[in-house]
Amino acid sequence: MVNSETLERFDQKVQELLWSARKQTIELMNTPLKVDTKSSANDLVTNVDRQNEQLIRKRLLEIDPSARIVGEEESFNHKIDPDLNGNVWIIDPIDGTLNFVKQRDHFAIMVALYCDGVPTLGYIMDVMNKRLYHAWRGHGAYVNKLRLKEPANSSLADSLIAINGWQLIKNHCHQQEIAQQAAGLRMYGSAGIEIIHVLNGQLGGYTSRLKPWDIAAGMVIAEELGLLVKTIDDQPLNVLSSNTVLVATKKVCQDIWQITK
Ligand code: 2AM
Ligand code: CA
Ligand code: CA
Ligand code: CA
Repeated sequence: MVNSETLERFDQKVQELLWSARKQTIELMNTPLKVDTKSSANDLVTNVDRQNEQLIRKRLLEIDPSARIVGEEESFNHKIDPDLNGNVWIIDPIDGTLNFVKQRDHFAIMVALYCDGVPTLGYIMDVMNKRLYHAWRGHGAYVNKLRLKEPANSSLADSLIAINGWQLIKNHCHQQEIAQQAAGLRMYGSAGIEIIHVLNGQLGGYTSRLKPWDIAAGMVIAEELGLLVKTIDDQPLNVLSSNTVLVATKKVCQDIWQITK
């Protein structure tokens, strides 16, 4: 168990850390990027992904020396132990690397803390808009210093929704039928940026097959705002596994589960 004084200290330090990571990202963006491929030609990693992960990891260990840290680039090619006991920090050093490389926009930096499996602290830095979305479970969700309001509980027919483009083409988990029943479809290419639109009530939901670092931070903030974060067929998530995730209003979830179950 982590007491609330400790969490308050973590929260303050991690917010500072996200602003430092943003500063480093902006500085490195103005130098030539070193871009490598991972599993396929459109699965990229840059020197900025690696340097951000190193910075965040080093600073998290100063803040919480006993932390277990799971970061995308270090975990690449390793099996992740799904044990959620203790303090587990989960890092996505650049979410939307393809956008980062091709657009220099629409990407995020994400950090989350799970305490004995409970989604506790979550941070999504929208780098180019200079906005830090963050939540501490039970203490509200904020963008910078402004408190976020719970989004309206809109239905699928009444909502714009986001779906990962490649998965939609393959009709993964009935996604084409889901898209057809929505008011409209949007694709932003970064799980973090897509989840931000759900937090703001601009989208009724987002679905994609995601890795732990793609959803960990968004889950904390979304749940704090009364949104649901489940699998697309209404199962609870284990954040350290890969899941086809649905982040959405309660009504959108009910409408989608009618299609997928
Ligand atoms: P990433 O940029 O951190 O890898 C793209 O639709 C979104 O899906 C991004 O948030 C991207 O995160 C994530 N994603 C997860 N697995 C991916 C993969 N194998 N290739 C590309 N993007 C992936
Ligand atoms: Ca990646
Ligand atoms: Ca990601
Ligand atoms: Ca990433």
